[in-house]
Amino acid sequence: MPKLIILKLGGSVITNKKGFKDVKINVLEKVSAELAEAMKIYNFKLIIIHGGGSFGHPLAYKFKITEGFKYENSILGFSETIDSMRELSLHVTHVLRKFDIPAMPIQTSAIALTKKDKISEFFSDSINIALENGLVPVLWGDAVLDLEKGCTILSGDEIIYHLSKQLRPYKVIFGTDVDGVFLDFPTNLKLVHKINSDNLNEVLKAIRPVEYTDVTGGFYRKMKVIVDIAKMGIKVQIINLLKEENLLKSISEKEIVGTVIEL
Ligand code: IP8
Repeated sequence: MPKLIILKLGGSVITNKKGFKDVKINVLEKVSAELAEAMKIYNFKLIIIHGGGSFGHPLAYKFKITEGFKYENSILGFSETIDSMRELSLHVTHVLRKFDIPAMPIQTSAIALTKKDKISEFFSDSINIALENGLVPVLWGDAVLDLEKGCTILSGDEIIYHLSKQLRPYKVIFGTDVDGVFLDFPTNLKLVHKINSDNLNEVLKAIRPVEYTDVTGGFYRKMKVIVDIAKMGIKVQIINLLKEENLLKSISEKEIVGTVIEL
Protein backbone atom coordinates (compact mmCIF):
# COMPACT_ATOMS: atom_id res chain seq x y z
CA MET A 1 0.00 0.00 0.00
CA PRO A 2 1.46 3.40 -0.96
CA LYS A 3 1.95 5.77 1.94
CA LEU A 4 -0.64 8.50 2.46
CA ILE A 5 0.62 12.04 2.88
CA ILE A 6 -1.59 14.95 3.88
CA LEU A 7 -0.24 18.32 2.78
CA LYS A 8 -1.49 21.64 4.12
CA LEU A 9 -0.97 24.66 1.94
CA GLY A 10 -1.17 27.50 4.42
CA GLY A 11 -3.36 30.42 3.45
CA SER A 12 -0.56 32.88 4.14
CA VAL A 13 1.78 31.11 1.75
CA ILE A 14 -0.56 30.68 -1.23
CA THR A 15 -2.20 34.12 -0.88
CA ASN A 16 -1.06 37.57 0.08
CA LYS A 17 -2.79 37.95 3.43
CA LYS A 18 -2.45 41.74 3.41
CA GLY A 19 -4.49 41.98 0.22
CA PHE A 20 -7.99 40.78 -0.63
CA LYS A 21 -8.46 37.74 -2.85
CA ASP A 22 -4.80 37.99 -3.79
CA VAL A 23 -3.56 34.57 -4.88
CA LYS A 24 0.15 33.79 -5.32
CA ILE A 25 0.09 31.80 -8.54
CA ASN A 26 3.90 31.59 -8.59
CA VAL A 27 3.89 29.80 -5.24
CA LEU A 28 1.19 27.39 -6.41
CA GLU A 29 3.29 26.70 -9.51
CA LYS A 30 6.42 26.05 -7.49
CA VAL A 31 4.56 23.70 -5.12
CA SER A 32 2.88 21.88 -8.01
CA ALA A 33 6.16 21.44 -9.88
CA GLU A 34 7.82 19.88 -6.81
CA LEU A 35 4.81 17.65 -6.18
CA ALA A 36 4.77 16.50 -9.78
CA GLU A 37 8.47 15.66 -9.57
CA ALA A 38 8.00 13.78 -6.29
CA MET A 39 5.09 11.82 -7.76
CA LYS A 40 7.26 10.68 -10.65
CA ILE A 41 9.91 9.32 -8.29
CA TYR A 42 8.00 8.10 -5.24
CA ASN A 43 4.85 6.08 -4.82
CA PHE A 44 2.48 7.83 -2.40
CA LYS A 45 -1.09 8.97 -2.10
CA LEU A 46 -1.81 12.60 -1.41
CA ILE A 47 -4.56 14.75 0.09
CA ILE A 48 -4.17 18.52 -0.09
CA ILE A 49 -5.89 20.86 2.32
CA HIS A 50 -5.50 24.60 1.82
CA GLY A 51 -6.19 27.50 4.10
CA GLY A 52 -8.33 30.58 3.57
CA GLY A 53 -5.75 33.36 3.40
CA SER A 54 -7.03 36.56 1.86
CA PHE A 55 -10.02 34.73 0.29
CA GLY A 56 -11.37 33.42 3.59
CA HIS A 57 -10.31 35.35 6.65
CA PRO A 58 -11.33 38.91 5.67
CA LEU A 59 -14.86 37.74 4.81
CA ALA A 60 -15.16 35.43 7.82
CA TYR A 61 -14.16 38.40 9.95
CA LYS A 62 -16.43 40.89 8.16
CA PHE A 63 -19.51 38.68 8.49
CA LYS A 64 -18.57 37.28 11.91
CA ILE A 65 -19.16 33.79 10.57
CA THR A 66 -17.92 32.12 13.79
CA GLU A 67 -20.83 33.75 15.66
CA GLY A 68 -23.36 31.88 13.55
CA PHE A 69 -26.44 33.17 11.74
CA LYS A 70 -26.80 36.07 14.15
CA TYR A 71 -26.92 39.21 12.06
CA GLU A 72 -29.00 40.51 9.18
CA ASN A 73 -26.22 39.90 6.67
CA SER A 74 -25.09 36.55 8.12
CA ILE A 75 -26.70 34.29 5.54
CA LEU A 76 -25.53 36.29 2.54
CA GLY A 77 -22.10 36.61 4.12
CA PHE A 78 -21.95 32.85 4.65
CA SER A 79 -22.81 32.30 0.99
CA GLU A 80 -20.21 34.83 -0.13
CA THR A 81 -17.47 33.31 2.04
CA ILE A 82 -18.09 29.83 0.62
CA ASP A 83 -17.96 31.18 -2.92
CA SER A 84 -14.77 33.07 -2.24
CA MET A 85 -13.14 29.86 -0.99
CA ARG A 86 -14.33 28.10 -4.13
CA GLU A 87 -12.55 30.80 -6.14
CA LEU A 88 -9.30 30.10 -4.29
CA SER A 89 -9.66 26.34 -4.63
CA LEU A 90 -10.25 26.78 -8.35
CA HIS A 91 -6.87 28.50 -8.60
CA VAL A 92 -5.28 25.67 -6.62
CA THR A 93 -6.73 22.80 -8.65
CA HIS A 94 -6.18 24.64 -11.93
CA VAL A 95 -2.46 25.07 -11.26
CA LEU A 96 -2.09 21.49 -9.96
CA ARG A 97 -3.61 20.20 -13.19
CA LYS A 98 -1.24 22.33 -15.25
CA PHE A 99 1.43 20.07 -13.77
CA ASP A 100 -0.59 16.91 -14.52
CA ILE A 101 -1.66 16.37 -10.94
CA PRO A 102 -5.22 14.95 -11.01
CA ALA A 103 -6.72 17.22 -8.36
CA MET A 104 -10.32 16.68 -7.30
CA PRO A 105 -11.85 19.63 -5.45
CA ILE A 106 -14.06 18.47 -2.57
CA GLN A 107 -15.93 21.40 -1.09
CA THR A 108 -15.65 21.06 2.68
CA SER A 109 -18.97 22.79 3.38
CA ALA A 110 -20.73 20.17 1.24
CA ILE A 111 -19.40 17.19 3.20
CA ALA A 112 -18.98 18.52 6.76
CA LEU A 113 -21.27 19.71 9.54
CA THR A 114 -20.19 21.03 12.91
CA LYS A 115 -21.84 21.32 16.31
CA LYS A 116 -20.48 24.19 18.43
CA ASP A 117 -17.48 24.42 16.07
CA LYS A 118 -16.55 20.75 16.37
CA ILE A 119 -16.99 18.39 13.43
CA SER A 120 -20.12 16.31 13.94
CA GLU A 121 -20.51 14.86 10.42
CA PHE A 122 -17.84 14.35 7.82
CA PHE A 123 -18.64 12.38 4.71
CA SER A 124 -15.21 11.09 3.81
CA ASP A 125 -16.24 8.27 1.42
CA SER A 126 -15.64 10.55 -1.58
CA ILE A 127 -12.12 11.21 -0.32
CA ASN A 128 -11.35 7.50 0.07
CA ILE A 129 -12.78 6.54 -3.29
CA ALA A 130 -11.01 9.43 -4.98
CA LEU A 131 -7.71 8.19 -3.48
CA GLU A 132 -8.42 4.64 -4.67
CA ASN A 133 -8.85 6.01 -8.18
CA GLY A 134 -5.54 7.84 -8.16
CA LEU A 135 -7.03 11.28 -7.68
CA VAL A 136 -5.64 13.92 -5.33
CA PRO A 137 -8.51 15.21 -3.17
CA VAL A 138 -8.25 18.92 -2.46
CA LEU A 139 -10.22 20.30 0.50
CA TRP A 140 -10.03 23.64 2.25
CA GLY A 141 -10.86 25.56 5.39
CA ASP A 142 -14.41 26.72 4.81
CA ALA A 143 -17.55 28.34 6.18
CA VAL A 144 -19.74 25.37 7.19
CA LEU A 145 -23.19 24.77 8.61
CA ASP A 146 -23.23 24.36 12.40
CA LEU A 147 -26.06 22.42 14.05
CA GLU A 148 -26.04 24.68 17.11
CA LYS A 149 -25.46 28.23 15.84
CA GLY A 150 -26.20 27.98 12.15
CA CYS A 151 -22.73 28.40 10.74
CA THR A 152 -19.09 28.67 11.67
CA ILE A 153 -15.60 28.44 10.22
CA LEU A 154 -13.93 25.07 10.01
CA SER A 155 -10.20 25.55 9.66
CA GLY A 156 -8.00 23.50 7.38
CA ASP A 157 -6.08 22.36 10.45
CA GLU A 158 -9.23 20.94 12.08
CA ILE A 159 -9.98 19.07 8.85
CA ILE A 160 -6.46 17.64 8.90
CA TYR A 161 -6.87 16.55 12.52
CA HIS A 162 -10.13 14.81 11.65
CA LEU A 163 -8.72 13.12 8.55
CA SER A 164 -5.62 12.05 10.48
CA LYS A 165 -7.84 10.28 13.00
CA GLN A 166 -9.84 8.58 10.25
CA LEU A 167 -7.17 7.77 7.70
CA ARG A 168 -3.96 7.51 9.76
CA PRO A 169 -1.64 9.04 7.16
CA TYR A 170 2.05 8.19 7.17
CA LYS A 171 2.86 11.85 7.46
CA VAL A 172 1.30 15.33 7.64
CA ILE A 173 3.25 18.20 6.10
CA PHE A 174 2.33 21.75 7.09
CA GLY A 175 3.52 24.02 4.31
CA THR A 176 4.01 27.54 5.64
CA ASP A 177 6.01 30.68 4.94
CA VAL A 178 8.28 30.22 7.95
CA ASP A 179 11.18 27.81 8.37
CA GLY A 180 9.57 25.86 11.18
CA VAL A 181 9.06 26.33 14.92
CA PHE A 182 11.26 28.94 16.58
CA LEU A 183 11.97 29.19 20.29
CA ASP A 184 12.51 32.94 20.00
CA PHE A 185 9.64 34.27 17.84
CA PRO A 186 9.70 36.90 16.33
CA THR A 187 13.52 37.11 16.27
CA ASN A 188 13.52 33.64 14.68
CA LEU A 189 17.10 32.58 15.20
CA LYS A 190 16.51 29.43 17.24
CA LEU A 191 14.86 26.94 14.92
CA VAL A 192 13.79 23.69 16.56
CA HIS A 193 14.64 20.84 14.18
CA LYS A 194 12.97 18.11 16.18
CA ILE A 195 10.19 18.13 18.74
CA ASN A 196 9.70 15.03 20.85
CA SER A 197 8.45 14.29 24.35
CA ASP A 198 11.73 15.60 25.82
CA ASN A 199 11.42 19.19 24.59
CA LEU A 200 7.67 19.54 23.89
CA ASN A 201 6.85 21.53 27.02
CA GLU A 202 9.78 23.89 26.56
CA VAL A 203 8.66 24.58 22.97
CA LEU A 204 5.00 25.12 23.91
CA LYS A 205 6.03 27.58 26.62
CA ALA A 206 8.13 29.54 24.15
CA ILE A 207 5.30 29.99 21.63
CA ARG A 208 3.07 32.81 22.64
CA PRO A 209 -0.27 33.48 20.97
CA VAL A 210 0.14 36.09 18.25
CA GLU A 211 -2.56 38.49 17.19
CA TYR A 212 -3.62 39.06 13.62
CA THR A 213 -6.73 38.80 11.47
CA ASP A 214 -6.98 35.06 11.62
CA VAL A 215 -10.39 33.88 12.76
CA THR A 216 -9.14 30.37 13.36
CA GLY A 217 -6.51 31.18 15.95
CA GLY A 218 -3.00 31.77 14.64
CA PHE A 219 0.13 29.76 15.28
CA TYR A 220 -0.43 28.68 18.88
CA ARG A 221 -3.73 27.05 17.99
CA LYS A 222 -2.06 25.43 14.97
CA MET A 223 0.65 24.04 17.23
CA LYS A 224 -1.95 22.47 19.51
CA VAL A 225 -3.54 20.69 16.55
CA ILE A 226 -0.09 19.57 15.37
CA VAL A 227 0.70 18.13 18.81
CA ASP A 228 -2.65 16.31 18.88
CA ILE A 229 -1.90 14.75 15.48
CA ALA A 230 1.63 13.77 16.54
CA LYS A 231 0.20 12.16 19.67
CA MET A 232 -1.64 9.72 17.39
CA GLY A 233 1.80 8.43 16.38
CA ILE A 234 1.74 10.31 13.06
CA LYS A 235 4.84 12.14 11.90
CA VAL A 236 4.26 15.86 11.40
CA GLN A 237 6.63 18.24 9.62
CA ILE A 238 6.43 22.01 9.36
CA ILE A 239 8.30 23.36 6.35
CA ASN A 240 8.83 26.60 4.50
CA LEU A 241 7.16 26.01 1.14
CA LEU A 242 8.84 29.04 -0.37
CA LYS A 243 12.30 27.51 -0.12
CA GLU A 244 13.56 25.59 -3.11
CA GLU A 245 13.04 21.80 -2.92
CA ASN A 246 11.84 21.83 0.71
CA LEU A 247 8.68 19.99 -0.26
CA LEU A 248 10.62 17.46 -2.30
CA LYS A 249 13.04 16.90 0.59
CA SER A 250 10.16 16.46 3.01
CA ILE A 251 8.52 13.83 0.80
CA SER A 252 11.75 11.98 0.00
CA GLU A 253 13.01 12.24 3.61
CA LYS A 254 16.53 12.37 2.25
CA GLU A 255 17.26 15.52 4.19
CA ILE A 256 15.52 16.99 7.24
CA VAL A 257 14.02 20.41 6.65
CA GLY A 258 11.95 22.57 8.97
CA THR A 259 10.65 21.08 12.20
CA VAL A 260 9.76 17.41 12.58
CA ILE A 261 7.38 16.51 15.40
CA GLU A 262 7.35 12.89 16.57
CA LEU A 263 5.74 12.11 19.90
O1 IP8 B 1 -6.94 29.27 6.93
C1 IP8 B 1 -10.06 29.17 7.34
O2 IP8 B 1 -9.17 28.11 7.13
P1 IP8 B 1 -7.66 28.20 7.67
C2 IP8 B 1 -11.08 29.28 6.21
O3 IP8 B 1 -7.09 26.83 7.43
C3 IP8 B 1 -11.88 30.53 6.19
O4 IP8 B 1 -7.72 28.52 9.14
C4 IP8 B 1 -13.06 30.53 5.33
C5 IP8 B 1 -11.58 31.61 6.87
